[in-house]
Amino acid sequence: MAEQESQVHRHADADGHFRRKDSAFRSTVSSNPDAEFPAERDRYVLYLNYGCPWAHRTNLVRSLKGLENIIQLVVLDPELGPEGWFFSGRWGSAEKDPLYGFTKLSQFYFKAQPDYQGRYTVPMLWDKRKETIVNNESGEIIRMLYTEFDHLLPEELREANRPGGGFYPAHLRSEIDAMNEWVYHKINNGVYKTGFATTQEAYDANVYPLFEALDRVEQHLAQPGHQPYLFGENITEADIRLYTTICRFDVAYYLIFRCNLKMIRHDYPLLDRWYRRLYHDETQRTRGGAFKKTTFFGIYKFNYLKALGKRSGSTQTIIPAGPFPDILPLEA
Ligand SMILES: N[C@@H](CCC(=O)N[C@@H](CS)C(=O)NCC(=O)O)C(=O)O
Repeated sequence: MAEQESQVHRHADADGHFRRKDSAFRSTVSSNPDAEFPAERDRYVLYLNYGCPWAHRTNLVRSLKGLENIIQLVVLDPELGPEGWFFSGRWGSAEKDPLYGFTKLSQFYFKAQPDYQGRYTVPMLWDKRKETIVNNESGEIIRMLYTEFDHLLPEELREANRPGGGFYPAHLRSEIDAMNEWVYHKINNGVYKTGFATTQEAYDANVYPLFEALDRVEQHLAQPGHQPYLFGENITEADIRLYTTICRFDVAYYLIFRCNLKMIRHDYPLLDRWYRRLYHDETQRTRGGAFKKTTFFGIYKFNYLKALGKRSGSTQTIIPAGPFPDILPLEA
């Protein structure tokens, strides 16, 4: 058990740098009824926990797209156990898996592939019909959710009918892809490379580029055509992918991951305004508050404290009181 525990909780390589591994299951759900994984109502289950920012992308898009009655959601505990993610009944988690009565996520990975050797990550999209994992890469899952279930949705929620052409519109694709690239390396994953660094050199190598990239987002928002959302009048994938890191920043990454050169609320006025606008939006634009409903500040403090504590051997989880409030009101 001790050996297994150290493997599951070992995040950094021997040189002190954290390197994220590629996801193993990369199939696609398709609107084509003859596809290997055709989009059908009540066939797919999204497994995730509320702490993980990659999983958060998929939960957010499920809500934004109105897919709650089409794709089932099953929530795991936000603490990484000795054998990976598990069911517990706390923090919004199911007590056990509703399909097979499994107690941990790894059981799905072995059911799908008995000789599986990678990590047991969330999010994970499960096919109830074929009893296998379709995909465990959030960036790919969200793109399936934008379009492939559209024939099951009312007209106004279909991608082609959304204002501005949807979350990943053809005319903005190259710009969104370009932004995703540096936001991923420097910000989404940059906070992990900073927080999970186990040497001063690895920490220093990542913390400065992270804040340079946040400065770059602030400059981006100051340019014409980049307000109120990153690419103008409509929410796009670029907003979705940046949001799930920014909502964890002041409450968790700043203190727990030592990303503390600046705070979003005090040092990035345009970015903070963009963030507050998304979080507090409870109109039809966000299907009645998809950002707020999928954001859990208390869990972020808990899960990152636990993640760092396990690695360092500390069992201490005094949850920091601040910052207060978790997010500023819309009109701050
Ligand atoms: N590339 C994956 C990354 C997912 C990922 O790293 N998830 C973390 C939680 S934030 C995880 O499940 N970690 C468990 C582990 O590595 O053992 C994606 O974007 O979907």
